[in-house]
Amino acid sequence: MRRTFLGLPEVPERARVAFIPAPYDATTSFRPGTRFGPRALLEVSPYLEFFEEETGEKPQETLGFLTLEEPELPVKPEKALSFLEAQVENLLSSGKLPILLGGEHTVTLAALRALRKLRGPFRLLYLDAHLDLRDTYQETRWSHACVLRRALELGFEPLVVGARVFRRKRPSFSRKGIYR
Ligand SMILES: [Mn+2]
Repeated sequence: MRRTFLGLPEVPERARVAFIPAPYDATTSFRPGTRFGPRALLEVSPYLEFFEEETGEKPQETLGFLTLEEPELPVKPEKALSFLEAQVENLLSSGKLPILLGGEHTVTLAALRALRKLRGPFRLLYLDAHLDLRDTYQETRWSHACVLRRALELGFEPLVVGARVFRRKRPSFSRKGIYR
């Protein structure tokens, strides 16, 4: 069944905001289930208020939304990312604001790659309980735990907010006793 954001009929040509369901769930390490994320978000979206009190507008009318079909994503990260990257790129090229609905954190890289191609790297506001800076995790470079490392490699400059876990391979103290 095709689900739309807010459960409303959509006019694709007029929409300025587009939702991309990205039900990727290949490297989850705590508890799988992120593949159900996009569906769950779209299912509850009709219960949002349709009126935006700050602007006095109904965004579904002034902006217009488009919800892409939920894809069957390839399991291989490279393939899944390429697929989503192409979707983001197409939407940006047609002047729409793409919003990825994950899915595990790895899907962020698809958006970053497309944005980098079209706009170059930029400052990134990164909201996460973890730093996601590992080079590899559970034998893959495409784990959710490596996302920010890959983003740095693409040239993005992140501002991380909310991180509460910092772990080092070998904790060490300098001579001055400063934890490094
Ligand atoms: Mn993360």
